[in-house]
Amino acid sequence: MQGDTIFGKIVRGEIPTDFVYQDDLCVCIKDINPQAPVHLLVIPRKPIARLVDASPEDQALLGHLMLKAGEIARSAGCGDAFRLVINNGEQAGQTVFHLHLHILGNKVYTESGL
Ligand code: DGP
Repeated sequence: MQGDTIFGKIVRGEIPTDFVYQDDLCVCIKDINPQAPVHLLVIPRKPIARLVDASPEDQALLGHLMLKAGEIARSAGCGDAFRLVINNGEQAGQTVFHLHLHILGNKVYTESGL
C-alpha cells in the first residue's frame, strides 16, 4: 500500500489523470494550480513523503526523477530555461506529502527569486 495522498491515488491510477509522461518509476502531470505557463509535477511511484525521507537506496530513483524532469521540460517546450523546485516540509510550502518535483517553464525570471 502506497502513501495515502492525492498523488498516491494518482500514481496508483485510482483517479483518472492525463499523464504527460509515465514509466515504471514515476509519472508526470500538469499542476492543478499552475504558477507558470508550463507547470508540471514529476512524482515517483514510490511514496516518499519528503525529500529528506529518501534513503540511500533511493539514490538511483532521485537521479531518474532529475533526468526525466529535464527531458520532460524540453519536450514541453521549455528549451533550456526552466526551474525545478522541491518544497520540503510544511514551512517550505509543501502541501502534498508525497515527493514531487515542480517543473516551471516558459516564464521569464529576471532574478533568482531565492
Ligand atoms: P507542494 O506545495 O510542493 O506540495 O505542491 C503541491 C502541488 O500539487 C500544488 O502546486 C498543487 C498541486 N496539486 C495538488 N493537488 C493536485 C491534484 O489533485 N492534481 C494536480 N494535477 N495537481 C495537484
